Amino acid sequence: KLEKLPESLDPKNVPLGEAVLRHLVYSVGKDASHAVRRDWCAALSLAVRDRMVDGWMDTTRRIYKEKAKRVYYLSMEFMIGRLLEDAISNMGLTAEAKGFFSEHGLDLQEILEAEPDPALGNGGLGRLAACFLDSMATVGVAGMGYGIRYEHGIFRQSFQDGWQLEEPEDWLIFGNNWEFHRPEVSYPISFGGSVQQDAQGKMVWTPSERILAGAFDTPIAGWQGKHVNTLRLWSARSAETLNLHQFNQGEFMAASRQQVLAESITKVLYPGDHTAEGRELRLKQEVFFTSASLQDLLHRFLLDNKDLTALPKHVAIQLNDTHPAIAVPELVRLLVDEHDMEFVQSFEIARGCLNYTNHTLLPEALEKWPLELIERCLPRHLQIIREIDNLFAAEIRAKFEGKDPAPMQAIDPHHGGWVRMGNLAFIGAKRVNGVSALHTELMKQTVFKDLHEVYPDRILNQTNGITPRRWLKECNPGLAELITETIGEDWVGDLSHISELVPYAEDKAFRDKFKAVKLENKKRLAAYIQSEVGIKVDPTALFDIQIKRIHEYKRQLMNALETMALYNAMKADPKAGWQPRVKIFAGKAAPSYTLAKLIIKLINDAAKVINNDPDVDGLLKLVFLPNYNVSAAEILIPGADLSEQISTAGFEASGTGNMKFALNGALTVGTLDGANVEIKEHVGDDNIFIFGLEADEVAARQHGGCQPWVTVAETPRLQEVVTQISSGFYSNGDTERFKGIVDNVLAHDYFQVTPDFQAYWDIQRKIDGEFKDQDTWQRMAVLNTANMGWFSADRTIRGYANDIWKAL
Ligand code: 26Y
Repeated sequence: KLEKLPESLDPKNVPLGEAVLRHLVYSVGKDASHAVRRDWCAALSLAVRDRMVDGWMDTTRRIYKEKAKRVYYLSMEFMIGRLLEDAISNMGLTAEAKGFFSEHGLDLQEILEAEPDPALGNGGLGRLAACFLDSMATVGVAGMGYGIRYEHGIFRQSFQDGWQLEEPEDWLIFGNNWEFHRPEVSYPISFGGSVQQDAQGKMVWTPSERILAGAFDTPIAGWQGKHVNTLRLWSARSAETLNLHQFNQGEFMAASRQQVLAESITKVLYPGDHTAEGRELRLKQEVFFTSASLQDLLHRFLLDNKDLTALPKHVAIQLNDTHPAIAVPELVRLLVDEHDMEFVQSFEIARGCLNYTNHTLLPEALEKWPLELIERCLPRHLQIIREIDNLFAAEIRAKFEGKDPAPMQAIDPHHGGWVRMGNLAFIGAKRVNGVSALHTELMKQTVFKDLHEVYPDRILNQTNGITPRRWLKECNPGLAELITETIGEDWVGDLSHISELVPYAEDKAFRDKFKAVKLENKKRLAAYIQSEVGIKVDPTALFDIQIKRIHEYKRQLMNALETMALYNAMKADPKAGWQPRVKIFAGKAAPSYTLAKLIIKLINDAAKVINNDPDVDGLLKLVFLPNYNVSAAEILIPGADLSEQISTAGFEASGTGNMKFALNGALTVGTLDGANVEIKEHVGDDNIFIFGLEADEVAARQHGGCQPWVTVAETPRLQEVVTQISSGFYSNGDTERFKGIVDNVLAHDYFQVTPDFQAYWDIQRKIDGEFKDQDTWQRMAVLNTANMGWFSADRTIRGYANDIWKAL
């Protein structure tokens, strides 16, 4: 009877402004005259959250009633970014919120910016998971995200004398107004100990360590708030209570030892793994959130089902890369050890539910764990992995006479013994997917070649996508308004409608408005640059942006070298009618990735020289913005003219930044890599700048021993730049500082900077020319925005739902 609440309690019956004031006083405990922006942000968040709860519970009831297939998305990262604007926008509350605050002399935008950015991810894979949450809720998939509630997400990056400095990010310090702590939802996670066979022949694991996973739920509303899903993040705590005896003896540290150790599991994202302790912690994080999630989903399944063999009919589990691949033995373990099922049947159930998305072909990023470590931390899992491997080997031998399963198995007995998580995930999955057409093809030809031969139907492609809500409507309100006033608002919920803009590319009046919006966005970005790094840039110059994690294969170095060559050329002949440019970089380097950090230092040092040279003043500026995150991307992307997507062909699985830029009307300079290939097909060959070696040519060069020093010698502009760097031109005469970079380029150049340099330089000069013809440029820009409809994450999610999850 209590389920239907009295009308008077429905938050929708109270004007939003009143609800904000009520929360300000009664939840935040401040009066309006003393409230700071953060308090208003908290009050508004709570008021908006209230409006989501009914829809959230309705969604849950509907899912139960319709017995909808549940989709669980397991990811080590959810790079959700700030949530308030997303929630307001999806719930249709923007105008009301704006109105209320302006009535009181406050600016909604400033209040939105008071929210900390939950940076619970590194990069592409984590942001993809966040876009998928938005799209699952928009499309109406009964999806739940499972991940880790890191107390400190990715480190905060700053620069000290141009070097990257890492500091902990404190996003939780003022609390989190979005989450609901569920103290009653708690699961034990075990490690260590030993396994014994009991009298009935059953394997019994006696762990030496047990910690608890506690649940924190964040509601995720889709477009127009009709469907509200959940992101459930796990936080670790000790199963032991404080040792009061020790504490009373004054041994405070020892008394809290268990708590500290347990809590370290969810302290930071990707703890350094150059030490054995660090590696063990990473493994434990993976087991921790995977096991908690599986226990939780089994619990939810058993609430209205008895028969676990029906699990694959009702549940689909998506593993976001190999980080949760321990799900394969863990699900089998839970079924066998906790639910008394047969091993073979349990494995069939697991293989019916689990699916694996691969995000990289880079061998060093494919996870593998030493057997010794798995045996010590997860003795029962190791037994199960061996059993799975045996079952798999038998299957292969039965199906393909004479085929050796060893190279495909999860366990690699050589070099001390390893568990190959990619192979384990493949063997235990119903479907395996790549994230762009090219990447999926390469998966079939390289890392999973042999597994693909024996299971030819298992691999399929789901090209990545992005949510148009955050990545157009919210981050680029000027463009969103222009589009809506031109073709209506349907594009927000169905981005395929954006193609209705195509004819407007020929409409001069529309192009002028499009250009005016871009200029406003560039001014906003220029102000941001000024405030972050104190560099003044001209908003009418060409804004050329490369923002992403720093990695050799992404080739920020090639971009930097081209910038230095351009500087030389401009300086040699400043009156040659150069197109003014602002080169903008942002991105974090992994703390232990020395070469990536040196590239940051090189760019910062070059910026100092270039930005202070009066000869190129007004022609060239070089900017490296610190602490790239989702919030920074929301300012950078709408302000770009040119999007740098210049990875070594065959190495970028997909990219999603490439999609965000093109949707916001930036043109792409890129290689035929990842989703660039498909972007080219959609926007048209004439509206994108493609250059460089293709994937097969790269592979041939990498195997066939190239001679980068010869190529450098044959490329005068590159030769000049390399000589300058090594002679200390950018390092106050210090010839040692950048030796690591110079030697690498000259001697190895695995990522093919030298053979692509000239083509890159040439296409950049072509771009200079085309940018000067603003009318043609804006026409191309409009055609980019208009032709990006297919790259909506809604389309991607429908693909997963239809082809993998069978959930629509
Ligand atoms: C093993 C561990 C250190 C590790 C941690 C994070 C390995 C990989 C990753 C993250 C990978 C990642 O973000 N990959 C990116 O996924 C995007 C979404 O599919 C792609 O667009 C992008 O090309 C790919 O690099």
